[in-house]
Amino acid sequence: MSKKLIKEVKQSFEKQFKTEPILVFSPGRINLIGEHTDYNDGFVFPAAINKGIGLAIQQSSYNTSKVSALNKDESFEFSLDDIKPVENGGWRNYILGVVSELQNLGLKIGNFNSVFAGDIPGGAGMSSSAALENSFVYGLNTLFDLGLSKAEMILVSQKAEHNYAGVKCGIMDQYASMFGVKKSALLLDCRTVASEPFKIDFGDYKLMLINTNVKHDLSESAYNDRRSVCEMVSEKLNIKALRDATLEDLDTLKPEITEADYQKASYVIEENNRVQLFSKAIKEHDLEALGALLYQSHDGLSNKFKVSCVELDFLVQEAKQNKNVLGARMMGGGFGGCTINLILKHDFKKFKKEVSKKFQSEFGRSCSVYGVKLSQGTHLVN
Ligand code: GAF
Repeated sequence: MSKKLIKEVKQSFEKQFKTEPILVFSPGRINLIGEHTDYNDGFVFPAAINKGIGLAIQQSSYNTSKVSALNKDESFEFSLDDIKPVENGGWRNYILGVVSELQNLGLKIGNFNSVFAGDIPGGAGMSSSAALENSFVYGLNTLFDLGLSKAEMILVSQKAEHNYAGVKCGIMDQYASMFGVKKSALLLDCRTVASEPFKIDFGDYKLMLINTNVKHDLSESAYNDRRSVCEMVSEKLNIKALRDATLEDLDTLKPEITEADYQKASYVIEENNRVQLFSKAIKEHDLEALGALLYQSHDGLSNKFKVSCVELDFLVQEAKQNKNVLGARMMGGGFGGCTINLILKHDFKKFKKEVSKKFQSEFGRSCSVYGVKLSQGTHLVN
């Protein structure tokens, strides 16, 4: 958690509203492996990180609610009696979505004033939107004593994303952001929505994120399209979700579905298996196996599920050229954002320099490189 971020939102809130707020920190996430498996009732392996959203929030006696987005220097005022999505509303819709879903549950919230700020790079595939949703649902739940559990809150956040941002996301991002455990990643079963924390210690190796700093327009519609393909295939197989299918089951559909849809569904089945293999390799501290699974995951995401892009493929290719990188893959929904790399600690700086230079000369713009700390989930800050 960034203390600086919390200090900034607190000070700005107190200056604007002349009262003391409650403070919430809600983290973004990384995902070790298990991409596009969450909405197939499958397994994922995310972790909350030390970057996220800081929120200062307090009840208001006025008849409107106010939100200030500190980074953007934008503010927004609305009435709780008339909650609907704002066209091209960006960040506003995540908050309105949370308010609307709380109201749909029949919960009574009063007006509030709030200031938030974030240090997750936008569009990096590190779930700034889930962090924002979770910060608000957590803050409102605390302020108005709504009595929701964390498990109930993440469903509010997920529905906000579905209904107000139009992305039919799975539960991974909201779960990881809410339930994160320090220094650990969570092996999450998205069917039972229960997880097992794994202490992460890669010995001489560490994680490196490389942000392409691009977010291609396709990302939202293509995400929903991929989900529809998975649901169509499950329906044809007469199963609840692709988690229940084997590659042999899928083969029976070959005459009925297109080759492209076959490839997409086979990616999901294989990726789900890879998550299991990954958790086994962590237990056995088999770093070579972890790396190989990362590369396989990327290969499937790029060539079968078709959610990568030239910038991400370039970065993974560069990683492959370096023997000190054991594995790399695109992370998150795709079409931009970051790659996650497992790299020898000693080579971090050198590779950062090399890859940044090559990316610049290939695309004429820069990429960004970060290390991450695995951190606690959404919580109140004193
Ligand atoms: C996005 C979604 F929000 C997640 O639910 C998940 O499907 C991910 O893409 C892909 O694994 O982050």
